[in-house]
Amino acid sequence: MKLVHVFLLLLCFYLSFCKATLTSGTSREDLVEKKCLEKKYTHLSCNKVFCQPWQKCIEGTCRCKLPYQCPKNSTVMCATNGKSYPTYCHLKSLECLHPATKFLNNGTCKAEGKFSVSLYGTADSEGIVEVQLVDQEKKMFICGSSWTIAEANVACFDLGFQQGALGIRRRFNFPEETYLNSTECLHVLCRGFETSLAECTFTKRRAKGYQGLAGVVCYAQNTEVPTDESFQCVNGKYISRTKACDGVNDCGDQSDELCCKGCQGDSFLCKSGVCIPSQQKCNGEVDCITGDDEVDCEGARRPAIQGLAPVAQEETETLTADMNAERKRIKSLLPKLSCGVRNSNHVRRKRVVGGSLAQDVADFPWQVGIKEADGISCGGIYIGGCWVLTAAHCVRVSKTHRYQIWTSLLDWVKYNREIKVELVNRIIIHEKYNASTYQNDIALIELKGYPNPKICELPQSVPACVPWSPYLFQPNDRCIISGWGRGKDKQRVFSLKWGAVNLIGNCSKFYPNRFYEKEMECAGTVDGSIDACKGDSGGPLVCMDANNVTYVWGVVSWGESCGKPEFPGVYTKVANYYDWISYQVGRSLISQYNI
Ligand code: 4AZ
Repeated sequence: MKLVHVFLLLLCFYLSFCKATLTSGTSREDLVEKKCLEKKYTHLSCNKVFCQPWQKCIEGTCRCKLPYQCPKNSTVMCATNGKSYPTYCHLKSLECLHPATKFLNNGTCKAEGKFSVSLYGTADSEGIVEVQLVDQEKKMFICGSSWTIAEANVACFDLGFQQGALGIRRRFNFPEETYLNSTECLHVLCRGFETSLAECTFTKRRAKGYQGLAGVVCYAQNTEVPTDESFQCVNGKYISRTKACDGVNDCGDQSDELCCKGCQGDSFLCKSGVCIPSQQKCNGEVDCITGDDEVDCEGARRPAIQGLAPVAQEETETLTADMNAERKRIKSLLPKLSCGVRNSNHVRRKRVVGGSLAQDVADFPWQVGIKEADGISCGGIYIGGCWVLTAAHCVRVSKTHRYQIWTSLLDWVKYNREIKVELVNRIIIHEKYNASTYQNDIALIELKGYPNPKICELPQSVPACVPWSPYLFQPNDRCIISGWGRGKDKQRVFSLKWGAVNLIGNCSKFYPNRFYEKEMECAGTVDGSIDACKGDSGGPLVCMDANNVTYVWGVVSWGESCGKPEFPGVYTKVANYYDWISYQVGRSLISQYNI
């Protein structure tokens, strides 16, 4: 064996094409997840990042909201078309639909209002950046000290270079002919997603000592010839590989930060595989879709204005409004869906196959039982309104009127007073459910509602959140299963049982040719001691995010036997059906963000 290896290695050295494979094992390159890159995620991919408040997430993409969908109370903003709009959100949603109209200034439009960016120099795509702010009569340069790739990308977008900047230059001196009139420069701070520099915050600081001026090289098509060391952004731009997964949005479309196994430099890895700048950890705004950048923040709060560390003994004059603060304010005004949070601060008392008895219905407020003639035949999950999610193999449309949906149930022999029984109005089985392979084993039950049809009052129930992204939870995350299914040695169970299981990646190795990665999820314990079993089907596999919000990650579907470590339980992967569910029940019932 060893000899064969040595031989291959020598052969590889000999043939130059092998060289790339041999040198490619550097740690930097390993930060990028190759399979993920194929999905071409950008700042508009709501499987990976949150959309802007003037966008909504539809089928994994942030799309433009219509202006009327914006929150109303806020300040008037002026656009480049000379018209005023009721809020920043209204203006940005209009821009999203008609990109030629951009933000000009905070407040109503002024007669002479004009903002311009230009490059001082001889080439079209590079030079020193000059700006003329709306209420300033002369053009000014930008100080090199506040200039990063974020601002440079925005300047290039503004100048019509859709791929942003190739790089920044910070050592320019004042050009000689202007030197006599002006030694002042402006500081600018952008987030990097603005479409015009006018949206960034400009300040004037009395600078101590000379700092150089901001210059930029914008990325024109075919500027860069790709090499082994380059990373191709989704927008087509090539950047250095060393700049991927460092929390800095070098690409301009964030595609260099969305498929990461680790992060380098001063950045933080979201559980969803996204690198964000460390300044955004514990800054009071959730940036990771998994919420993990805003937990354990005690004593680690960062100043709200990122990047602008307070500089002592320096006069600062703010020249333009803080549109980032305005964006955050609008975000806080968006309607919020309530799901996945238990009514009171219950602590599950410790006292399925294996597992523990549920002591309090308030611990499982989304759990329902589907009752047929002779008992609870399956579980289900309440997701809000009159809707319950279950497995397709649990229900038949022809039996719609024979089912009862029991909520707040603990034990179906020893009844508790919170129990409420609902009848079924409609059953929707996934069109592509395959009863022999168990693909798309998912169904929705619409409750009748009593006393008013279609209005369901379930005071003890709380909907579990429906996951909108497959990146909310990962293999090895600990989740909870519950149900009235068979216990050890197939004995019947009358009381609700629950147990903790881990999500399992790579499940094809347990079920070759039977496991479908996109549609199914495996979960279990190393020794198999906790598992779902006959009768648990249709019931919940729920996971909690960094902020303890509960999501229905899986629906109990199938498995070879019960409680065997080599055959983990298989669940319908609910995140894959987010669009199907929202189509059936209505988007507003389950959209947590960007309705
Ligand atoms: C069933 O027959 C069943 N161990 C459900 C879950 C599992 C096995 C069987 C998973 O409904």
